[in-house]
Amino acid sequence: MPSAFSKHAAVASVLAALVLATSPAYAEDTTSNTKIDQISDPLADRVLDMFRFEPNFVALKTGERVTFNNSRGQHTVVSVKGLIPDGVEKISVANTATETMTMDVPGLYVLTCKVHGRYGMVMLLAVGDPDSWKNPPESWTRKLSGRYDEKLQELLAKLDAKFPR
Ligand SMILES: [Cu+2]
Repeated sequence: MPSAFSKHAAVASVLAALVLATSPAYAEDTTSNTKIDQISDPLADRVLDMFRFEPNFVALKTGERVTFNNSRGQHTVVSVKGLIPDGVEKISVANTATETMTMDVPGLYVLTCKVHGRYGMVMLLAVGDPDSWKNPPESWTRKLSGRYDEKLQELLAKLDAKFPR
């Protein structure tokens, strides 16, 4: 049956493509990819840490990647308006076990969870060299409040420790 043969051939070519795609020469990717987990931990010592990104401060070179894990159930990843570089599309991740993004625009990104931001579930991504940042903290006009702000101040202290000004 010719049709059975051609179907077999089609399957074989798909398999060959898969093998090519997953062979080390093709799969190798030297671009750094930092994994960030979203954690619910009611036993944490501080309310501020019961819902958190881990790690919650990440410094990357421009063009490196981050992978967010566990944007399921109640956790989401959303950028805070006014606290990401101008012109960058809003970040919004939900309903997915894992989401990888390439950070091509240098600057500071404040990210939160729609549900748990008010408990202090906030993180800071610093992309690129401080000289290249599109939105250094001194340019921020947006203010946060409550536990949002409490966590953000901790993150800015980490930023200052990493990039003394
Ligand atoms: Cu959450």
